[in-house]
Amino acid sequence: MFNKILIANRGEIALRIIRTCKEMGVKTVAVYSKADKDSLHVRFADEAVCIGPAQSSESYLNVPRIMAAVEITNADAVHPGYGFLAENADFAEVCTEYGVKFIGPSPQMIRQMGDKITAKETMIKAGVPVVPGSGGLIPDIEAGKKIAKEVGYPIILKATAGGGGKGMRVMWSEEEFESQWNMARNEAKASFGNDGMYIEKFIEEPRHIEFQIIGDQHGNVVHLSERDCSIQRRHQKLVEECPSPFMTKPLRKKMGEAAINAGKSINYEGVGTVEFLVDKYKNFYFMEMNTRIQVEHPVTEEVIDHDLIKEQIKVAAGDKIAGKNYLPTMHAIECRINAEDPFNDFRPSPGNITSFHSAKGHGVRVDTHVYAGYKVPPYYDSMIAKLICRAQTREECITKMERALDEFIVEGVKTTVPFHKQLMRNEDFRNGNFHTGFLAEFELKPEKD
Ligand code: MV4
Repeated sequence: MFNKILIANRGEIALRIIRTCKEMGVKTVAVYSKADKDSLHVRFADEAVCIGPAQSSESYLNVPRIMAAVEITNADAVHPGYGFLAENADFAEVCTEYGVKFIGPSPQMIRQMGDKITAKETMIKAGVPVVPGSGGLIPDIEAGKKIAKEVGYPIILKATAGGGGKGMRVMWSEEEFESQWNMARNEAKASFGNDGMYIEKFIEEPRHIEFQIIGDQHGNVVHLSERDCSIQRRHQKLVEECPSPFMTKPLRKKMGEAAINAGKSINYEGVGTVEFLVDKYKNFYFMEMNTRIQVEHPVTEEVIDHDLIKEQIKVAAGDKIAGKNYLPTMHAIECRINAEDPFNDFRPSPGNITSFHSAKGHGVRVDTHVYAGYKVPPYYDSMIAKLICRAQTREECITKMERALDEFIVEGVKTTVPFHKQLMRNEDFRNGNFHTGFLAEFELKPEKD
């Protein structure tokens, strides 16, 4: 096992990782920017190193500065968390060259899944269903129009370096092709420095259902059930749950096997997520694979009753996993509490948290790095807490969540709590009747005092 892990991240995930390290008897190093000096991850780590000013490029994204912190603290492993450098293959490579363990898959696995066309080709070889489409880079407009016609409109144009919705365009007819092609390519070039594009049939009203997998260094890969992440707004997830209300035993078996094959095909090591689109006929298609721990991992932890960060650290240290899949025995829902104003287009609302009362009680979990008196900096992601409820059934879980949201009081900044309260009361949500387009049509009612 590792002696000392440096956590190359901030916020709730840095704190989450420190907690598990403490329980495992592993020493911890926090790194922080000047904007985060009063953060709990700094307070609770065994050591803390300031790595630069607030701007991410000067701190949490700055590889030389993080490596300097590794050097002076003599850490023997780095946990990247999610976001920042978590899926940066070059960073994983620098760690390996430096002789510290990057807690995650190899640089090659990260690269292979980071390029979406390569990822798709890999999945086809592994027998994992993918959305029909161009099957490779589109050389130019004319070739693109030809392929789009063959695939059949509506189609979706995606950036091979993309993911999470950037550089993506839906087209309903050939008339739109040229203008949408140009816009998507420019966006991809500006965001990723890579304007390689591919085409897929557009799946209408899909669900986003992802499978948590874990692989060890000995070739074993198992799945830990699904998470339904269809409740999203502009590609930002707001609610995740397990089991998916859409899931059936035979579908879980088929999708779980596909997720395991996806992992085995690249000898996957670490925790990872295989994302699928699922249409209304329950056809499923590989969308992308995330080679990191995800924000929504507590949903899985609650339904299978295992610490995923602990399992992740154990496989990074070379431990073998038990060779069985994990099926949900309960229901869990996570609501992301962001410092945003849901009544004003979810505009970020940084600033001083003047009072903070967390929800508590049986089956209620809150993962957060904030407290009364904490100042939410404007430089980073606006998530300030994750509220996770667990109960025997989905209905009880929603009822518990409503109760927990009523107890959750944050003053000083606007939060997404009122949004979640209304969502939990929505009839379609309660009936499990939703897809990825649900929130685009969800109408928030003004709050009465
Ligand atoms: C799609 C799709 C429909 N058909 N691909 C959005 C983010 C990126 N991961 C892929 N995405 C989509 N790909 C085909 N062929 C619809 C989406 C999509 C979506 C997917 C998951 C969750 C929310 C979404 C919102 C809009 C579009």
